[in-house]
This record gives sequence, C-alpha cells and structure tokens, in this order.
Amino acid sequence: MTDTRFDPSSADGRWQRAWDDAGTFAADSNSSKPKSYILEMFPYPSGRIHMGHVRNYTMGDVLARYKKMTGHEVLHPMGWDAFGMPAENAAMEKGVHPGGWTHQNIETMKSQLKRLGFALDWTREFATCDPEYYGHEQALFIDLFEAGLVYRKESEVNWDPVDMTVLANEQVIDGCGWRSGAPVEKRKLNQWFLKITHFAEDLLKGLDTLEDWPDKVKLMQENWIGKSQGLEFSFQLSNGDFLPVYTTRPDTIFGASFVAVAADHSVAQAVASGNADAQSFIALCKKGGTTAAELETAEKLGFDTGLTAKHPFTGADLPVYIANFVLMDYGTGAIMAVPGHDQRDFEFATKYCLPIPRVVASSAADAGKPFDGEAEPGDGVIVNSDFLDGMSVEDAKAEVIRRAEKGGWGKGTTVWRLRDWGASRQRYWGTPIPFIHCDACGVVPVPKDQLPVTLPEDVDFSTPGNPLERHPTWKRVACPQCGADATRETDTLDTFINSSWYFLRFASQPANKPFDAEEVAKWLPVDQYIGGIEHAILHLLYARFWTRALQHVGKLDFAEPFASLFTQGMVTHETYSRLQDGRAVYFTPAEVHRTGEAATLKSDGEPVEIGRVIKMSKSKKNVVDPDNIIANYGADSVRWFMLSDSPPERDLPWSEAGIEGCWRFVQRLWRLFDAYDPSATGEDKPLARKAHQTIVAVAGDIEALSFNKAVARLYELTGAAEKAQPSEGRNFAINAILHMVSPMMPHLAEEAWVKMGNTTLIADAPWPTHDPAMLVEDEVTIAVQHMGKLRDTLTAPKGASKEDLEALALASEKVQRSIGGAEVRKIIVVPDRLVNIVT
Ligand code: ANZ
Ligand code: ZN
Repeated sequence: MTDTRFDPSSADGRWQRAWDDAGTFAADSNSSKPKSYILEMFPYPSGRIHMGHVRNYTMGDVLARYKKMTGHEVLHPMGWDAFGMPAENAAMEKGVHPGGWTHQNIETMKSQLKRLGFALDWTREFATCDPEYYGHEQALFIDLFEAGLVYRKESEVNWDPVDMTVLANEQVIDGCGWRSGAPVEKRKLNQWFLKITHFAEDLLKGLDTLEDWPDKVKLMQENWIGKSQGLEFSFQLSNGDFLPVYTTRPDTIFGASFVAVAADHSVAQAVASGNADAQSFIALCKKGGTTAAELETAEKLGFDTGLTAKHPFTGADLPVYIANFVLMDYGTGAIMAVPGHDQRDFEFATKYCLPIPRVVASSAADAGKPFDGEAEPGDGVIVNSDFLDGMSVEDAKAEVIRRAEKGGWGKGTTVWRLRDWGASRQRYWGTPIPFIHCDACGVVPVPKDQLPVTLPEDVDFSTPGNPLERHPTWKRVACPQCGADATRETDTLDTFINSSWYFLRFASQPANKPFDAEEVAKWLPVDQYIGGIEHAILHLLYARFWTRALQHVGKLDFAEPFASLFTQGMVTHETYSRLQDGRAVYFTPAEVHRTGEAATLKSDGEPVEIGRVIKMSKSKKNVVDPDNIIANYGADSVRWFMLSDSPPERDLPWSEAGIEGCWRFVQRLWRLFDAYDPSATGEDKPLARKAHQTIVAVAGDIEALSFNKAVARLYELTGAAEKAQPSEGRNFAINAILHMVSPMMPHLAEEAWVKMGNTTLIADAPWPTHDPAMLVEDEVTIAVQHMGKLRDTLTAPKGASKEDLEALALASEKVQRSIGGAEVRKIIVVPDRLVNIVT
C-alpha cells in the first residue's frame, strides 16, 4: 500500500528535528574540505518574518545545501541585528523593555525560520544586543580610536525633534527623519566620528576588484564616494577679502556670471551682521533640506550681498550672492556660477535676471546659439572664451588649471563627496560607547579588562530623549586614569556598526576576543552574500570600511569582506482598498475574496478596489503571512514558489494560484518517487540522457543563482519521467530528480529517500554524478542533396560509416524521385552532416 499524498504537517517537523539532532549543518572550521561561506543579510528582529525574508533565505539555503552536496564544508549562519530604534519605540509605546521585546521577537522569528527547514548552523547564532557581542565591538572601537580612526568633533547634526536623536545624513529622507517623518532641524553637538574618508580612494579602487558584484551596486557606491577632480581658486572681493571657490568645470570659467556662497559661509555671516534682511534670508535657508538631492529640486533663492568678485581672466566684477543651493560642507562652500552649463545656476540666473553666457557649444559655428530653457551641462567645444576658444572641454580644463597654478591663484584638487561617519546616537538601545569623560584627563577609553560596558536594565522611557543620560547612577564612575569622579559617555553606537563585522564573528567566536584572525581567514571573504538592494550603499560601504579599518590595525589581512554579492528582487502583491472619508483604507489579501477581474471584502461582500502590484508592505496591507502559507501548504511548496517563475533579481508577484501549483507539483513528485521500481529493466536511453543533461544544467543554474531556470528544467525532466515506462533509465531519472530537488524541497526529499529504503539523510548525500558520454547526442541529422539541392533530411547513428550513409541516402524516396533514373556518377559524404549525390 502506498501513500498517495505527501503530508508536510507530519514530515516537516520530523526532518527539521532529524537535522538538528544530527548536527547536519554545523560548520567545522577544521575540515579539510574546500570551504564555502554563504550568508544572507541577517534580519532585524522586528516581530515576524515576511515574505522578503523567506525569499532571501530560501535562495541562500539552496546554494548552501548545493555546496554541501558538491563536497564543500559550508558555513551558513544566522543571527540578529538586534539593536535599533523600533525596540525603543516599542518601549515607549507599550511600556515594555527593549531587551524583552527584542528577545520575544527573536524567539518568534527563529521558530518561523525553523519551520522553513533552513540549513543553518544555529550553534553560531547570536544577537548584536548580547553583551558578549557588543563588548567585543567596544574593544574594536577602542582599537580604532587608538589608531586614530575614531575621533570626536563638534559638529552640526541632523536633529530629529520627535525621536530626540541625531540622524545620519542617510537617515534624513526629503528633509525628514527616516522613522519619525518629522522635519529635521540643525544642532551643534560633540559627536564621535569614524574616519571612513581615510579610505576613500581605497574604497573606490577596491570596487574594481569586485568582479562578482552587480554593476549597479558598484556604481551606487562610486557615486556615494563621489570623487571629483577640479580647480580650487580664489576670487578677490570688492572688500579686499579673498573667496576660495571649488569647480569641477574650470573650462567654463569665462561663462561665470555671478558668485554664490552658502548661508553658513563666513562671507554670508559677515554680511549678515548688521543686516536684518540678510539674517532673515539665512534663517530661511536653514529651514530647508540639506541634502544635495533636495537642493537640486528646491526653488533656488538668493540674497545679493552687494559685494563683487573680480574675474581672474577678464577682470569683470561679478555680483556675490548668498544662495540656498550652495552646500557649506562641500568643496569650499562657495562657487563660481556658470548658468549656461549648470542647471542650478541656470534656474538662479533666470530668476534673478543675470546673464547666461554660452561657453560650450556643439561646434564653433554654434557660439551664438541661444539656450532652450535649460542649461547644457554636456561636452562640446569651448566658445566665447578668449584663449580657450576651439579647445575640447578636457583640454580647456587642463589649460585653466595650468594657468591658475602658474599664476599662483589656484590649484588642481580632488574633492570627495564621502563624509566621515558620524557614529554617535543619543539612544539607549545600542552599543554603549566605551569612554569616560574626566575633567582632568579628558576622554579616556574604558580599560579593556572592564569591558563590556553593559546597558543598565532599569531604565525609564516615560520621557523622550536618552535614558542613559537620565539614569541616576549608570554614568557616574571613577576615572580609570586618575580615579577622580568622572562621567561615562552616554551616546551609543550607530547600529550600522553592529552589522559591519557580524560576518567575522559568525566565522570565529572566541570568548576572549572579537574573533581569531586565523580562523576567520579559513572562511572569509564570504563566498556569496545575498540581500536587498536597499543596502547597496550604506551597509555594504560601512562593512567594507570596517574590514579595511581592522586590516589597518593589524587584526585582519584582507580588505574586501564579500567576494560575491547578489541583490534579490522583492515579493510583490496587488493592493485592495476603499475610499473612506476621502482617505484610502487598505485590506489584506486574506480579508478579500478575489474573482476574475473583481474583488470583494469577505466580511460585507461589497467590492474593493484592486490596486497596483507593489512591494509587500505593512502600510498597504498587501502582505501574505508566511506562517499561514506554511501551515496550509508546508515549507517545501513555499520554498519552491520562492524559486520559480521570476529570475531572482526581479520582483516576484505572490499569487494563490502560484502556491497551489507548487503544492500540486510537490504531490506529483511524491507520486513519481513512489513509482521508483528497483526491479525495472530496460534502458530508456533518451530519458537517461535527458537526466544526465539536466544534472549538469541544474548545477550550472544553481551556481549562477538562476533558480528559476533550474526549476523549469526540473519541471521538464519530471514531465518526461512521468510519461515513461518503468526502466533503469527511468529509475536513474527519478533518483536524479530526488537529489536535485533536495536543496529546494528538503523535507519531501528526505521523506521519499527513506521510503526508498535508505537509512541516511539525503542532506548528506552528494550531488548526482553524470556520465559525460551520455551528454552527447548519439543521433545526428544528415542533409541529403541531389546536385547540391536539399532533397531530404535523415537521422543516422552518430559516426555512421560512409557506405552506410550512401546507402541510407539512396534509399530515400524523395531522393530517388529527384534522381529519376539518371546515372549516379559520384556521391560526396561529409560524415555526420551531409550526403550529396551527383548525376
Ligand atoms: C562651475 C561649473 C560649471 C560647475 C558647470 C558645474 C558645471 P560635483 O561634480 O557633483 O562634484 N559646487 C561646488 N561646490 C558646491 C557647493 N558647496 N554647493 C553646491 N554646489 C557646489 O559638483 C561640482 C560642481 O558643483 C562645481 O563645479 C560647482 O559648480 C558646484 F558647467 O563650477 B561647478
Ligand atoms: Zn582622570
């Protein structure tokens, strides 16, 4: 009697326990096998896993299991990026402790991940909020401080008035806090900085070595680092002062029609003292956003200072403005404005009726051509520019730099967009910065034998701001150097630091130090890193920086942590909504009944509007809970769905029909495996051949992370095996399918494997071997010609003799009709390809 159904509700848990008990996925650093480190970006324990996690971890899992099957010692760890604001917000909203909230979430999410049967080495699990982990992080931070890569600086920061914290520039989106959405203000504070700019050139050059990174990610990093080469030179102002400006287009210097300074610039400040209008203009500028992107789109505003600047070549007096689109912390905070060839300057000049000269044109004949409503920033030939006329942009740049340097009024320079990393956060739920402030000794690192500096448990979240600052005793300590009363630093570290080295700690976890360099070197760099494109810049750049910083202090001897990077697409779903009181109210797919073109709400049967297919998100409620799907269909169907249909870098639209299709396929496979008949005889060479070919092709697909292609091939081979009669060839195909689907549907595979009489785990089995001879087709198509004209095509055994092919060709009815009784004078044979009969 055979089971005709695979029952995941009983099988899934059983196999998950079997792998756990056997320690199947524990990584052995001392193994002599080639090592493979497969890593997916570790999750933030927000509460529950979502489909994006499922997709990300399924991809990594298939690769990890495949690597194990192909003889690698695999490290595939999991942990928790556990510090951060949501825990603190939960503490404020719900009155729970951030630690308790976080650990509760970890427990929930871990059990969800377990239910998906991921091949993870749970023995290496940690959360970044574990004192052990952040204590080691504090030690590393002190190392970097001692090497001069960490420093303190009074600086203007983005202040989020709702979350009461400083935000990194990257956390300011359209002038508002990334979490609170409140308009960001400016404040001056003493902050901790990491000297990422020290590695700017190296971080840029390193991108060239990352062959297995997506080009788009490398380009985003390149733009973020933002190396630009140009000229810094000074204008002499009408008040006798010198004003240094920075330009990347010295070739356009004859097109400068005004000069502009940032609102914070000393020239602006000087003008403002005693000028109320200037003061209020500066105040207005400070209200606006500060990112380059915002300034690009904001309305250009200016204030005429009444000063003029002398053009270094023409001697013309150019008006000097305070302008809202000039950034204080880029270049020199002042510019020569060339409205003809810079869009921001163009908008400004248009608004304030300033001249817009053309100094670059597509040809010399176009020197007088008017502008078509916008600046022309592109390439061309220099015009209306005295000694530069007729030169290319590149030559003119070099010529102006040469003259400026020779005349001593300017010099060629490199400017970076990258800023040092402001790492201080005025929050509780983060790594305490391990320093002590002493009136006599200054800023003193906590001695390493006193680490970790742990967070106090008894904290009060009833008032906004930093609970560490308000804690009655925590910050009061003796100075480690002189013993006098001193104060602990109450800032904590940006959580991006937690995720900048966790991949090292996964590889090596000694108790007495952050990691062991030798053990790390056995695994790192990570062979395959997989995560979302949203981390293309910050996380990946910070991790690359942190690795270099550790190399710099002699703790590591490599610079790039991730050899190969893959960014997966999102899981998407259509939205369901109704307009209520002029506002869209959303419903989850579970609340909706979907038929044909329409959708109704289950609760009242009334229609809801079907919206676009977009990324699953809580705010639009277009989410499908992995738990429900696992409960209904089992882990393998969900895993299979995540791999099917869409290429992994593209978005994957979730569909009920899709998951049902996967469920049906799981059952088809179950029946096919059940049909395995060890007593069957006979070859079925075509099916066997197809199986051999599929083994090779699917291996290639998985190596290339083209999971959808592997899935398509497995569907095809399964279809062929289902149609075939029992035979040895079919048995080979069934066995090959079982092994090939095992990384994707591990529970089904284990269950079928024991049912076939095996006592081992298929998770430990090797990838099926193929016979190279079987990859080659053994029949060929022969073209038969009469007098050079194609008359027939025939199949013949590969390598058939000349005589056999002649006979075969002459036996063709079509050929005989063509010859029509004429005398055959000659037969030309090209083996395996062609026979030409000459009459
Ligand atoms: C004259 C000019 C002519 C410029 C032209 C551009 C085009 P990137 O390439 O992004 O580095 N700039 C310099 N300092 C600035 C500041 N503090 N705030 C705002 N803008 C500033 O940008 C460099 C260009 O941005 C510089 O070259 C300068 O404008 C402007 F056809 O100078 B340019
Ligand atoms: Zn002291």
